[in-house]
Order: sequence, then structure tokens, then C-alpha cells
Amino acid sequence: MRDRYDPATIEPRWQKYWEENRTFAAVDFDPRPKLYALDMFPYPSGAGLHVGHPEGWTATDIVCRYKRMRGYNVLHPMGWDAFGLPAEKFAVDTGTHPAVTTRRNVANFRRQIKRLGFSYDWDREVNTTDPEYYRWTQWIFLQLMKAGLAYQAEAPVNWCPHCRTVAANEEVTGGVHERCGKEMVRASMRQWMLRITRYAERLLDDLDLVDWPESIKAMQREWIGRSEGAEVDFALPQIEESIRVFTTRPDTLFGATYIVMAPEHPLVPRVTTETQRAAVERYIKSAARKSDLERTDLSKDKTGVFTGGYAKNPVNGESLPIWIADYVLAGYGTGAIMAVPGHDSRDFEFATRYEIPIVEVVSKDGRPTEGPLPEAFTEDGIAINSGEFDGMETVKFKQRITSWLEERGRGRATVNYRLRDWLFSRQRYWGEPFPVRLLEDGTVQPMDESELPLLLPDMQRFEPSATGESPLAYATEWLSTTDPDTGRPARHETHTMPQWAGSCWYYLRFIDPHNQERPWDPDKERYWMPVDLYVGGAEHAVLHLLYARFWHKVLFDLGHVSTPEPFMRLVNQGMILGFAYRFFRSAEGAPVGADEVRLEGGAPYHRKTGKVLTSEYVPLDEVRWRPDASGERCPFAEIKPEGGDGESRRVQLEELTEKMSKSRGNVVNPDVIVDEFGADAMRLYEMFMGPLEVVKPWNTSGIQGVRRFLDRFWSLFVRDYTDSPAPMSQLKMLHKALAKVTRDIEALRFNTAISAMMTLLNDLLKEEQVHREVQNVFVRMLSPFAPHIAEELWRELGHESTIAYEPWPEVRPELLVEETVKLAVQVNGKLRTPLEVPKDMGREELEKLALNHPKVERHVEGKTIRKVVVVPGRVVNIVVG
Ligand code: ANZ
Repeated sequence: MRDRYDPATIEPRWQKYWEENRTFAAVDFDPRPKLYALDMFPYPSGAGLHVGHPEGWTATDIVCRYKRMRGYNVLHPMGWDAFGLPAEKFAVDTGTHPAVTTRRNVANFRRQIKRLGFSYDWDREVNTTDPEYYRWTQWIFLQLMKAGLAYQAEAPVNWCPHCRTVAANEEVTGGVHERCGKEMVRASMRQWMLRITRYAERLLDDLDLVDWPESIKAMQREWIGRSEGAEVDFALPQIEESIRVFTTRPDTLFGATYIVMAPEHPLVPRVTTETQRAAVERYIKSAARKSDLERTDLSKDKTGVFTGGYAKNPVNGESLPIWIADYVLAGYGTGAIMAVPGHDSRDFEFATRYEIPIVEVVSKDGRPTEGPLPEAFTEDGIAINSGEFDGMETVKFKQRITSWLEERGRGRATVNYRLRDWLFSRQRYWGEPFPVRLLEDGTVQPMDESELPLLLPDMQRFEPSATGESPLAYATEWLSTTDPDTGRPARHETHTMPQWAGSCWYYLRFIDPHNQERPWDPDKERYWMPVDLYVGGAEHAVLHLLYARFWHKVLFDLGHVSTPEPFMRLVNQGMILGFAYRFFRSAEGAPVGADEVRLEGGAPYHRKTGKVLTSEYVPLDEVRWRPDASGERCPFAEIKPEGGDGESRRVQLEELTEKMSKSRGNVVNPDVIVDEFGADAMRLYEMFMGPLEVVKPWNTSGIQGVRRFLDRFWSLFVRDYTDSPAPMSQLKMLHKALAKVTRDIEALRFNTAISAMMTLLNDLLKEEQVHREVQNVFVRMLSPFAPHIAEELWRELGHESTIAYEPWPEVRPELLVEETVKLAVQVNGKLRTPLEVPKDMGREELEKLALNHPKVERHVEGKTIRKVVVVPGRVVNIVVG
């Protein structure tokens, strides 16, 4: 055996062994208990793996390896979420077909992942861009169509002029496209939509069935946005129609002083009077340029225009002016509101600006405020100025007025959801084609399942047209098809599905990835589902995780899956941040050091000149270190003035911990880490950095520490050993650590498990002799975390086959008992029972234990305890009277 631990030779050898022996193949229908542990599969980007990727993967891998040793049949798969924009952008820029780029990137990702020794069942690898995969994505789409859950609509969409595509609401924050960071506009286009709203209630209710972080559940609840209220109909006498509003505060009906419709509301042209028409049309145009978020932003100034029309308040017959304003959204509720400026802040602001009356109809104590209301009173309270309802308390009044309206056919109780139908078209090439034919008469015909997959055409150009037509519009041959029933000409759809489609169901394909007949075998599905543990980033809280739950529920209703929820337990890993280093530049381009800068409100100013500066990041490998005035390590770099020529200047850098990104120059490549320290060290370090869920900075010097631990672990096995039974003291150390590691793995507390093993190793290395018995247990304990070194040492210990299925060592409870002492428990000085307790048990605990002892209880029952005297290590005397 080698004296020195050398991961570079042992790691590839074991990886080859696992692959050749298909060590981690999951066995369908095996009688052992099953564990399905799922990782979020990556988008195979050109940049390759990043140290953030393997964090969650290492965590699940530890659990899987541990569970195999516990006798579980484990399904632990990996694949590629490979449709999407970056490959297409790359194709536009370089002419390389996205399929080529994808193949290359997948190969690189696979190589990098295999180097980390994860126990994936590689026979089950899937790729969402593989026709044998997307065939079934299309099949699911057909099921959605058949169930009436997919439809086409002229929809107001978020249009990104920069990417020339539409985006789902979920992909837009603050009016900006998440992908490119550019401003989006509203437009109206024919789009595919999925009726996720029909599942709103169940998506909400069934959150109770799953073991997920509360924060993620809360985000989904908020996204679904259930809101209870009433619809109220206001008559429009001029046009003999009525307008319906949605309100959560029907109790404020007497305080409504105007009506607001969304600019897109279909009744707008009809209520608008001739004198107001020009102004209304101008306003509608300007509103179209804003996103929903901008429109409802509380801090933005409210704007609107009077239509000239009036509506009648059903409770008192008052005539209310009808306005249009863009703070009312077309897609929520009924697209119209009754405005109650006294009790709604947005209405208050609007009414103040346009000098519309404000009426107070609720107050805290049932008395009106003296003078004008200073702001909207939005809380519950007592009704005033509300006719016969005065004095009623808000909650009661809501019910009462709702029944009052119901009786008169003027309103009804309703529930509204903020969730919108899912915009499911993209004007993109690199996505799944829709399996449909568009006939000339406008009907949409689903293709027959036997015709799938509908392959993407091979193309040379990938730019969308400026009008938003998908690149597929250029595939003229592919586009034209015929209706197989009538022989009449038809076209295929130029839109493709969004990237979310493939990731909505990949966990189901892993169950039966090579099935040519159907997406998965129902018996296998019943065997493996649900996913027991799903680990991934919290950024998927509402997008992927909501969409996948929706599809799963549809498949459940159609009888294709057996569980109502796909992912029973969800854990989010915290992001790994990278150190980033920056300096500053003056407007003239001269480099300025961090020590010469003062930050004010986040903006950097030159200390001396007071001028605003810009900041720039320095790539990690250009950062140098020197001691500063107080002897601390301080980063600096040699920076040239902008433009490149001229003397470079040595400037001090500011150290930041930020999300890793190319532009910050702080991405750590796992290959470099594995080359230098080995995969086991990398795995251990990722888990040792801190609790799994916490955001934490990557620190390459920290990895040296875990590498030293592995070197010393190796040395424990290189030493002479003995087969004689280990002394009690060593066994106790061992089993104490084993109990902790076992508990910690079950609770996903890997960092504390590792530190327990570090402590154990330190203690064992101090012992005179190493016992084989101890080595045998310790190496198994470490194996889920650092599998390569464990396999190698296991073989050295004389075992023939892999350690992967060796039973997890059983904790011997008798070895966990701490040293104990015997105490006498007395009542009024009389011995009632002896008591054996841990030596270091505290006073309070001792008292409690003595008082609750059955032999003591009966002597103190019904009596007053005057005091308890504790003499540690000797006696507990209870004095009663
Ligand atoms: C009158 C009222 C009085 C309201 C009051 C609130 C307070 P959530 O909780 O979000 O469901 N609203 C209804 N439809 C809207 C739309 N399409 N765009 C913008 N706002 C809309 O809030 C529902 C409340 O938001 C509704 O109740 C309505 O204003 C407004 F003292 O009606 B309320």
C-alpha cells in the first residue's frame, strides 16, 4: 500500500470500476425499500460546471450512498435540460447548430460530473432535446390539449424587443426580462396558453401534503394569490349594460366614489363619450407600453382619464363617474374596480390627484374623523355613513352586504386567484415543436400520437424576425403539411415550447428512460414515485416547481401517475458565493484604489476630488496580496489606464462576496479543484462549508484543511494495526461519532457530521495502537462523503467488492452511555430509592428526575414540597410538609 494518499491515481480507478460494474444501477421492482433521490438537472452551458452545481448533488449523493448501505434500492439519476436560449444565441452568433453545441456541452458536463464520483445510474441519463425524449413532452402536450387545458389566445404578452421573444410573467421582474436585463413591453399576440388557473386551488391546498421549506410554500401561496371577496354589478344606464367589479371590501360600497376600468376592458369604447374619445385613446396607447409590475407599483404616480360615462351604485343609486387607469389590470378579477379612496391607498392617491370626492365609511371606533381624511384607513373597523348598516363591524358587514347583493341579483361571493394562465409559446427555434396542424379554416388539429415525435427541422438561420415570428417561419418545407383526414393543406406551428416544458416531467422519464411504447411504464411509476428527496436551488421556488406540480396533477387526473404530488421532500441548497475583487476608475479612465474611495448610498466617490467613479472587477488570477498598514493581508493589482497604454498603477482592491459570474471574474472551476485536491476533498469541502441551506462564500484555502484531513485519514490505515479487540475507550469514541454521523446524515447536517469525524480522527491518531475493528467502522462511516478513498482503503482492509453495499455500521447503544454515578433519593431524610444518573447531570434535571420517580411520587403526592436539597454525586433530599 502506498504511504501517501494520492487521489489522482485512485479516483479515476474507482470511477472506472463503478462504471464497468454498473454499481449504482437502480433495480426496478426490487423488494428492498426504495429511495428516489432527485437532483435538479443542469442546463449544459458552454461555461461548464461551476462549484455551485455540485453542492446539492453532493448532498443527495451522500444520502443515496448512506441509504444503499442501509439496504435501500436507490434511484439517483442525472440528465440534461438542454433546450433554451444560450445555445440558440450562440448559433445566431457563430452559425454552429444548437444541436452541435449541446452535444459538446453535454459531453463536457458529463465528464466533469463523473470526475466527482457521484453514484448516478448513468443508464438512465436523459436529454430533453433528444427526439426520443421530446416525443413524450409532445405527447403530454396532446394530453393537455385533450383535457381542454391547452388553448390559443390573443394574449397580452410581455415582449422583449431585445431577445425578440415573449416571456412568462414569472420571467419578468420589475418590468425587466430576467434573461437579458432589458426592458420589456406589452403587446398582443396569438399564443399558446395552458390553463394552470384551473388547478389554482389544488396547487394551493396540496402544499399541505409535502415536506417543503416554509419559505418556498409561502412563495407559491403568494404567487397563486388566493383572494376572497365579492363581485358587484354596477348598472350602466346609458348603454343598458352593467359593469362587474371584484372587491375584497364589499363593506365599503357606500364609500365608492368612482369606477375604474382597465384600459383594455372591452366595455371601454362603449362607455366612452365622444368628447372624451380622443383622450381615452391616447391614454390606452401609453398604457400598452408598461408592464403589469410597473402599472401596479405602489410608488409610481397614478394616472388615468375620465371616460365621460357613469355607473349606478347598487346600494344607494348614486351615479359614479367611470375612469380608466392603468393601475387596474385587465387580467385580474374582472378588470374593473369600484374605487373607495377613503379606504384604499391607491384610490386615495388617485382621487386626491384628480379631485374626486373621498368618503369615509369605516373607522376604528365608529365615529367619523374630524376634517378631511389624512390618508386611506385600510384596516377593519366599524361602518359609518353606510345607511342601515351603520355600526356594523367589518367582517360581519362583508357577509351581510354580500347576501344583500345576492338576494337582489347584484353581486355574489367569489374567490379570485392572482395566478394567470401559463403563456406557453416562445418565438424560438431551440425548443419542442407543438404537435399540431393549423388548418386553413383556423382550426387547430392535434397530431396523432403515432406521428410523434414531430422533429425540429434542420436549419441554418436562427434569428427570429423583427415582427416576432419564430425562426421556424423560415423552414418553409417543414411548415407545410396536409390534414391527413381530408388531404387539405395545413401548416405546422412556428412557435416552440418554453424551456420549462422538458423539466416539467423529467423525473418521470428517469423511471423508464428507454421505453419506446409509452412515456413510462405504469407499474414502474407506481414502484418509484413519488420522489422522496429533491434538492436544488431556491430560485426555482415558483417557476419550475409550480409548473411541474401542475403537469403532475393533470397526469394524475388522467390516470397516468399514481401520486397527487411529485416531490415529497424538498431541500434548497444555499448559493455558493465567490470572492470578487474590484477597483475604481475616474471618468478619464485612471485607476483608483479602494482606499481612495468613499461609498455613499452605494455609489463610489473619489475621496479627494469628490467625483463619481465607476467600478470594475479584476479576474481572480490577477489579484495579488500584500500586508496593509496594520499587517492584514490586503488584495491589490496592477491596473493600466483605460485604453491600454500608459503606465500601470498598483491599486488596492475591495474584496466582496458575490454571486459567481463571468463578469465578476470570480467563477471557480471544479476541474481545477479536483486536479489540485481531488474529488473527495472537493466533496467534503462543499459539505463542510456550512449548513446545506445557507448561502456561503467559497474559500479555496478552506479546502486545504479537508485535504489534510484526508491525508491523515489515510495515515490511520498505513500505520501498523492490530486485530485484538479495541479498548472500551476507543470503541466509545468511535460509536459516539458514529451515532452523530448517522443522525446528522438523516437530518442532512453534513457539516457537523464531518466535524465529528475530524474530531474522531484526531483522537484516534493519539492512540498508541490502531485496531482493525475501528478502521472497519470508520472507513464505512466516511464512505458516503469521500467514496474513492473509502473504496481504496476498504480494499486494503482485504475486502473483495465495493463498499457501496456494505451494511452501515450499527451503533452499539451501550457504548454511548456516559459515565454514571449512584445517588440516594430521600423524602424527609428517608431513603426511598437509589438513582443512577450521568455524572454531569445538572441540578434542575436531577430534581425533576427525582420528583417524577414512581417510588418518590407516592410519598410527595398531595403534600407541599418545601424544598429540595441536592448534594451532587451523593443525595437528593425532598422536604415535604
Ligand atoms: C374596493 C376596495 C375598497 C378594495 C377597499 C380594497 C380596499 P387582492 O387582495 O389583490 O385580491 N382590484 C380588484 N381588481 C383589480 C384589478 N384588476 N387591478 C387592480 N386592482 C384590482 O385585492 C383586491 C382589491 O384590489 C379589490 O378590492 C380592488 O379594490 C382591487 F377599501 O375594491 B378593492
